[in-house]
Amino acid sequence: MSSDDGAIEVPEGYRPLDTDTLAPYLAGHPALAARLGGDPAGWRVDEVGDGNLNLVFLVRGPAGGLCVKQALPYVRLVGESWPLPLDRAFYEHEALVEHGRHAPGLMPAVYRFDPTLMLTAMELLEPHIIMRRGMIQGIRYPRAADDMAEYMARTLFFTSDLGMGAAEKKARVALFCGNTALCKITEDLIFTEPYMVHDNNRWTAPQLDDIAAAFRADAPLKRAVSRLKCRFMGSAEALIHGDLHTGSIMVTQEDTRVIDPEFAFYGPKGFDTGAFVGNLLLNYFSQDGHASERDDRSAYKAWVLETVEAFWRGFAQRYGALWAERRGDAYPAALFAGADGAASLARARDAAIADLLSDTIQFAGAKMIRRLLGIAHNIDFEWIEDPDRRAACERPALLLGRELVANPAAYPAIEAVTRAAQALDARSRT
Ligand code: SR1
Ligand code: MG
Repeated sequence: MSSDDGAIEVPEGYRPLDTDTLAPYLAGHPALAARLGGDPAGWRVDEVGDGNLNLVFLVRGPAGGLCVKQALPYVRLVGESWPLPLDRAFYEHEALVEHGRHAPGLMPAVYRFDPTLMLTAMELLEPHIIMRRGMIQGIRYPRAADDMAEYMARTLFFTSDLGMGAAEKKARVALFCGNTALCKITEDLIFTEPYMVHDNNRWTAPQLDDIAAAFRADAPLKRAVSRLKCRFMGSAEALIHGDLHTGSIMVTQEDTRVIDPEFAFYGPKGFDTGAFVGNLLLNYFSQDGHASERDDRSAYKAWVLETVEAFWRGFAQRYGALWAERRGDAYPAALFAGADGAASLARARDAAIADLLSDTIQFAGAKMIRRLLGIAHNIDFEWIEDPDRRAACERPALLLGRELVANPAAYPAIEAVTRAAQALDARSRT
């Protein structure tokens, strides 16, 4: 919600909460207070937001805990000079509910949305940690590939024209199409700024000055990323999470939960699958920067690439199987009856999955490039202190990102992507 002069409108009564004011707020909501139990004076409140946009509080009482996320009217990463509408909290809540319905157990449970404070109270995930942080430490997550495959197969299928009727789908598209400010962040930060001179951009300099300049002069790359931007802006395929990097996933060895769908809108399915794949690949290239004499991380790197492949295979298998449950108006059963109907439908399904792999690969490449040349970087690389060592990890990641965006036809299978990652990684060390 912005007024005509660009100022952010806030609901009457909106105020950012802090570690002192959150407990009295929660005490005023009996269902939330009951989850914490005991006397509000004894509740422990910590503000832990380490993302780019919001306040995040963890609250613990004698009976249990809560996570409370509140939108600020500006981008936290930058400050009040970059205003941002609060209604992203509304879209996040809607997406948590809808995706949670399609992929039960793979998101936090939601307890309350407050449209005045633009705040959501949800399940406190413990002892989960952010997947990216675990991967930087070299921790394996045996469930992550399958759980993420399940989450994406189900949410992307059931919110699409395969999963619901056309009128209902269009009503859902209409509901989410107001999330324009968050879409604009993606349009600018992922598909535009990294390919031009822009104050927001940064990279490991001067080590990567040459490749940043080469990308700005790379006409085929800029054409490809502009085509991708159009796909992002104009393809209302399914309700996508919209920011599905490894910082939006909380994990233990036994459990996986997707958080933070505030960028949700009806967009291309491959943007979510690509975000996950691209961020796994970024972590793969960062591993040499975290290697030590005790652990060269080679086994972990192999696991990361196995996870990329297992995710895609698991996703394609599940998504393909869901075609049997078509409830939407796409691919009507009447057109696939008769003797060769099943075989014809299987061909259509396989072609759709091949297209989705191509989108996944391209979006993965764009996600990789933006985290290395744009405004928002990943701690996978940021935590490598020595800039020469960091740049040595970042350069092959950029080269793969460029390949994936500009030349997706060279990668007809996910194994072609992981092989290319290995080859670029090996070449960077010779
Ligand atoms: C200014 S917001 C930068 C990034 O943070 C979010 O996680 C999104 O990825 C966004 O592009
Ligand atoms: Mg986020």
